[in-house]
Amino acid sequence: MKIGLVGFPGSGKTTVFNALTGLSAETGYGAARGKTNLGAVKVPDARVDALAKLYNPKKTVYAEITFCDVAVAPTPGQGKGLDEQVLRAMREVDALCHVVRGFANSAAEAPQPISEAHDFEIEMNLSDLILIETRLERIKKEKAKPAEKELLEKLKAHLDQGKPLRSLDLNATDLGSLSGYRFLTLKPLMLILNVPEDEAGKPAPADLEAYAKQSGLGLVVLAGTVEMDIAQMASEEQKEFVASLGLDEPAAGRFIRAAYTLCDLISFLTAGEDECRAWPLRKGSNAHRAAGKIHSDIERGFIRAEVVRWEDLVKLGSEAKCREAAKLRLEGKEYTVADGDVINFRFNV
Ligand SMILES: Nc1nc2c(ncn2[C@@H]2O[C@H](COP(=O)(O)OP(=O)(O)OP(=O)(O)O)[C@@H](O)[C@H]2O)c(=O)[nH]1
Ligand SMILES: [Mg+2]
Repeated sequence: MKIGLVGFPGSGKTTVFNALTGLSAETGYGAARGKTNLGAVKVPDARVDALAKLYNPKKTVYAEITFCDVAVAPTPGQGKGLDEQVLRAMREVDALCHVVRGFANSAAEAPQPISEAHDFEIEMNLSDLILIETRLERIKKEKAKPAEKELLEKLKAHLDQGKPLRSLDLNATDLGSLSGYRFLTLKPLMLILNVPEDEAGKPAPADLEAYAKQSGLGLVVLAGTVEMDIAQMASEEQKEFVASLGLDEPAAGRFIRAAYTLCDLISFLTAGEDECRAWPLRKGSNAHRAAGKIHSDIERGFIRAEVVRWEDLVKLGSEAKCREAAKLRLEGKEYTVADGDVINFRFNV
């Protein structure tokens, strides 16, 4: 699962990227021009930690997502559209996190988060419109594909009203036939307000909160430069520093989990003395699909899933105790897996 950090120049994309990944990509205006940074990140998960405490396993494995610091986009108001390279990089990711500048930059320009968020949305909207118009022209010439033409015209009308495609009600068939376009405004989007140090831990400004709510977007506030320092610290030092800021954990952790949810992912868990592990799974998937995430043999030979809630397992202390307390369920292939289910698959080899 790849998540793009996108936004206007100097909004702090690379700073946030470093904060999330613990890497040290070069920051500063234009540092990354033409260069895309990629970094895998473990999704912090207190449930995995609790299970690992119980089993003391040889290996503890967290779910992972990849962040992609997409190269430079144009200045707000410039109106030239996003450059081709940026667009290509943005189309390749599964979800978009728009990094919005919340600090006064080196030119002492005050942050204007709402107009920045809005301008970026317009850029993405235009880019999708251009794609549709080009395609429509071709179809009209060929005088073929009436169904596709009708669908694209519906999308165009929606975009023309300044609305993103993700707010349009599309069925699975439509979505399937559109997947090749990789429309930007169809991708899950969240806002990340990058604030200065002295605003670390404070809530988002009310007006931006209202904008995000009205647009149906998630919003996370993060002090990029502080979080970047935190990400570089050794774990003990990190704990002390985070506590001194009055936080439970680095904001990066909260953000990573939000990004994970944004991609429509949940985690099911496996637990034992060998390994305690979180497995990413598309929300709404069944047990058969989950089995296939672990191994195709388990999917093929699937007999049943033994499911227990992680809270019950941690509270009662063992699978046997859960069985005694009737907290262990036997589920078939079609069972819809829930976030935080601990599953033991029975299968034929
Ligand atoms: N004061 C302050 N400065 C920041 C913050 N975040 C980033 N900066 C500075 O702003 C400048 C741009 O940050 P980058 O992270 O390189 O921004 P970017 O979006 O990657 O920039 P481009 O890749 O050029 O588009 C750098 O000099 C950062 O140190 C912040 O939260 N507070
Ligand atoms: Mg950068």
